[in-house]
Amino acid sequence: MNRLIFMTMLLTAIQVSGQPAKRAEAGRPNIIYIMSDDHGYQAVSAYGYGLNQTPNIDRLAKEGALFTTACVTNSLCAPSRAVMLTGKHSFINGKVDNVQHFDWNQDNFPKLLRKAGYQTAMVGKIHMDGLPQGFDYSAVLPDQGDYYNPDFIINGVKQQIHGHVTEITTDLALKWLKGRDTTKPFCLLYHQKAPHRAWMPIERHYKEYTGKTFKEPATLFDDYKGRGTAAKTAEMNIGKDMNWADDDKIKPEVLEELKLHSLIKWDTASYNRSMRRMDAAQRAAWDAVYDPINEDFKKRYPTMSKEDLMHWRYQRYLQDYLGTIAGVDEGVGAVLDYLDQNGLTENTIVVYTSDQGFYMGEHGWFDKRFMYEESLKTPLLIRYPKEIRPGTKVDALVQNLDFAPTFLDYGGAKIPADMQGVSFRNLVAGKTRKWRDAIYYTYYEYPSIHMVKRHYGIRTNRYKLIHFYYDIDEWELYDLQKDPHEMHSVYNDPAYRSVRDNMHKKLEALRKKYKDSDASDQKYMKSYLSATSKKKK
Ligand code: SGN
Ligand code: CA
Repeated sequence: MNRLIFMTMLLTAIQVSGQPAKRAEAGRPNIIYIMSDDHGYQAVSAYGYGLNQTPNIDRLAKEGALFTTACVTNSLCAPSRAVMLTGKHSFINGKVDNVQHFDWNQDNFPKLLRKAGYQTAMVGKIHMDGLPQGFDYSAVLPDQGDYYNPDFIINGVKQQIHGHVTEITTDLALKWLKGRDTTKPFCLLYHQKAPHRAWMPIERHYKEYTGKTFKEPATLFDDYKGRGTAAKTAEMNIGKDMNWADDDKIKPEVLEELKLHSLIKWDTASYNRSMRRMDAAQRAAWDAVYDPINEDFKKRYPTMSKEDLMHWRYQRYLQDYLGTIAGVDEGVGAVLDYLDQNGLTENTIVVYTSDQGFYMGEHGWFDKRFMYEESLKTPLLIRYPKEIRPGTKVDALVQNLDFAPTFLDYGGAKIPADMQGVSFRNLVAGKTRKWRDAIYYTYYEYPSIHMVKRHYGIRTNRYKLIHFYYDIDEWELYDLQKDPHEMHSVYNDPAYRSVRDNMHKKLEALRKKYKDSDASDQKYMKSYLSATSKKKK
């Protein structure tokens, strides 16, 4: 058969089967990067904590890889996202905290993939000022965004959309996928706001989850004795620092009756603001479930001890937090179904991760920020049938710093020499076991909500060294093998003298390698203090 006739027949066959897209998609892989906000690995059932079920996210582990020790470089939302986009530590990309400006003009991996021929989109939470750069399409939440009837900024234009933010984000992602240019490979950043505080689930999920009871962590009543000042002065204790209205969903009038309202001033204002966003039907459905909880609390509160309150608040917290995760998991299911139904599964890399970890009662805490395990480590699951064997487990110390170079590697684009992360493509494919033996961490946002002191440090497979500074000067050292819950710093234990010396050397070497210094701390501290004092005025 002559070549021309063969090609014509082939083309006709492709068109008749209705799948011209397959030609482009047989080449470079597509990427769907799913990120949720504040989703602790303890709340992904594939990690084995037994708290909740996330069958769709778990599919990625079953059909691909699960990372047991994926760490962030700075456990806070916007800094984490800046690191993920740029492949550079916070002190290099400039977005060290949630307050200061992010410079979108710098290189990021979507820009580079786009230059290399990818079609790119960003949907959901990004938490940075300015129009996102690097995307053919963007539909993002302003700042933290709202759970009910949220505003979205779609290609720069703000509009309010009716419904629940988790479902809207999924719908926008699917709509973009369906309408995309199928002659190009695509990279979609699909970023949920949930399960960020104040944890407001979809109706069917709060109906289900408010009826559940969850196992408490062993350290719920931690007294912080074995650690330094920072753990003792942080304001993220479930019993002491949660908001009665916004977090526990106790109505302002009930708080008034119980004389609880005066504890936190902005609490009821924030709660009322969220409630006002609901329409009448949404509000009626909400009240039908939360009113009886209020009534029950009103009866019980007068006889509750401090301990009783802690037990109660822990359950209340987990019911809503895990309830919002049920919606995130359903969204992942809808996207995976779309890939299956459109023959895209084989050639699409799907990543599930969060912008950081989260405390779910460990050490009595909620929130994140600390370099201690639950906030340092984040869930990470990846499926790519062409290269990753089903059921792969990776223990290596990967970081969100590595996403940008990894995606560029998969996309066949050049990785800029100044990116500080490393592609983990060969690691997860089982082609190499060579990897870094320590990760570097920085945290800056202090003084601020939750009052977690500024710190930096390193973690190896076994040890962790942390330096808390600014208004204190304290070091902590943990032996994660002997003390996995980090209850006792061994920094001053003579038995750990050589480990301590070694860790100090490693820390200095990493600070040098990544180009961090006290001078850079000073610079960011100055601009942070000036930005926050301006805000207060
Ligand atoms: C809000 C939350 C905090 C949270 C920060 C940062 N309070 O201020 O609990 O630590 O966001 O979170 S809230 O009552 O207003 O929700 S981040 O994930 O965006 O960094
Ligand atoms: Ca976050």
